[in-house]
Amino acid sequence: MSYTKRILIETYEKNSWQKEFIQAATEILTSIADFVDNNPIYERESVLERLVEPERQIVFRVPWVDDSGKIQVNRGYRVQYSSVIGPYKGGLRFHPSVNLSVIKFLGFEQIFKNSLTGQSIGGGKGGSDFDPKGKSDREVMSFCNSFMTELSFHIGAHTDVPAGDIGVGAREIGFLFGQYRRMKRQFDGVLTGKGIGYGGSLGRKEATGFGLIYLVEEMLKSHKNSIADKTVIISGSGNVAIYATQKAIELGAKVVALSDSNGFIYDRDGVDLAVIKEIKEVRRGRINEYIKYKKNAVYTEGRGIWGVKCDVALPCATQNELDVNDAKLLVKNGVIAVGEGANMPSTLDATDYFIKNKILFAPGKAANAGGVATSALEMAQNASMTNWSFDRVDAKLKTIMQNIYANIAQAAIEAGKPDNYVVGSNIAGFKRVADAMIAQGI
Ligand code: NDP
Ligand code: 2IT
Repeated sequence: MSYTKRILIETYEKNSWQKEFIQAATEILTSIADFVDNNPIYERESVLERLVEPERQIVFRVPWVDDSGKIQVNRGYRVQYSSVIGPYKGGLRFHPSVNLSVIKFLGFEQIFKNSLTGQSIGGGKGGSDFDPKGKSDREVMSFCNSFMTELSFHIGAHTDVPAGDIGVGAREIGFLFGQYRRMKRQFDGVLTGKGIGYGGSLGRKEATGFGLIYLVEEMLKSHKNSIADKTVIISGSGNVAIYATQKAIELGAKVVALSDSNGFIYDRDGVDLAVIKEIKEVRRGRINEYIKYKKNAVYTEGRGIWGVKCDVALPCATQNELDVNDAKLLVKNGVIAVGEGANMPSTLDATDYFIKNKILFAPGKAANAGGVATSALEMAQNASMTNWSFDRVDAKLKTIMQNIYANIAQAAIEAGKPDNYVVGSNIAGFKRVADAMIAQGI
């Protein structure tokens, strides 16, 4: 039995209930199998055994008081996966679906994603099953203060630097940062995605969505194509989806559909981003409100967005939101490129289907790396007590995404699988981390 297969089986046995983590481990280990088997040093050094096991997993109680005065209890997590190429770095997710499996899959992905950026950032992820939806600002603050009271003992500007993810945006980062500062009596760049007035970086808010479009454009360009004049559909309507929409429109595409967990809108004229921002960023409303503003738009309840005909599809909501039937529908309707703004939005079968059908497929760990890459730029600004202009940050982001594309495309060619960016990303991400592990010993 091959080394990778043996480690995968051991990983299944040890973590049998963790289906999202097992899915992420299966995708990565399967796609690097030939590379690992051709380089026996990785087996000699037990690199895979070490890599699949997080360096540290922290699970904690988060008690907080709701507006009626009642004490509520949630569960908090921080998985510090790998610090071999830099301090642990990765977001915090607040969503009722959060459990250890979800945080481990995200942390595992983050190791390879952060490696692809070329920066000095290790892999980590955290969060809670707390649901900010429908909560007052006061309740969110009560929760964030309690969450950070415990988390503050485990993080630090050179140890572990969390950021946002689903359910964690500027408001939550503000409350979390305030509590860290009070607990430690230190003003540190310990979180990224901070407000611009207190250490945040211009361009971080836009970075994941913009970076996704930069990478997709690079992929299209290398196939003598471009996103200009293309019809695009984007799932979700949160941070990543909104700024992917903005940059796609700027580059001349028409974005005709967006969604949230209740349903999706279709606007044949192209969505009006100012309306979306008003509903989602200002009022924290639902996507169905869009049809009140735009009479030509249609709202459909449910997860049918992948049935909308398009040239480019960008899943930007959550894991496993696009299955093999959705993939078949997209291919039947003529999709040419798929770029994952979310983490692991496509199931393993859906990914295989895209690749077999020669669809240009940019996997999340490459395509959405612009967010964390710009977080590292925020860390650099904090460390040097400087603030860069929006244009400077954006230009660096664009270069980073172009380099990521060049590297994953090259790794795919070297693996004998040109245009397979899943294989390219996983090998390129793995190699840097694995070689650093060997160099540093145990
Ligand atoms: P937000 O919380 O801003 O938005 C999330 C969006 O996805 C919302 O529209 C939400 O709808 C929808 N969504 C969330 N959970 C589900 C679900 N279970 N089913 C259907 N829809 C769902 O998060 P982000 O935009 O920051 O994150 C989106 C994705 O991008 C995630 O996978 C995240 O891990 C990934 N990502 C984020 C980065 C960042 O910098 N923020 C960086 C790299 C990746 P609703 O409001 O109805 O819940
Ligand atoms: O999944 C991700 O890369 C993020 N949520 C961003 C992490 C970060 O540290 O900016």
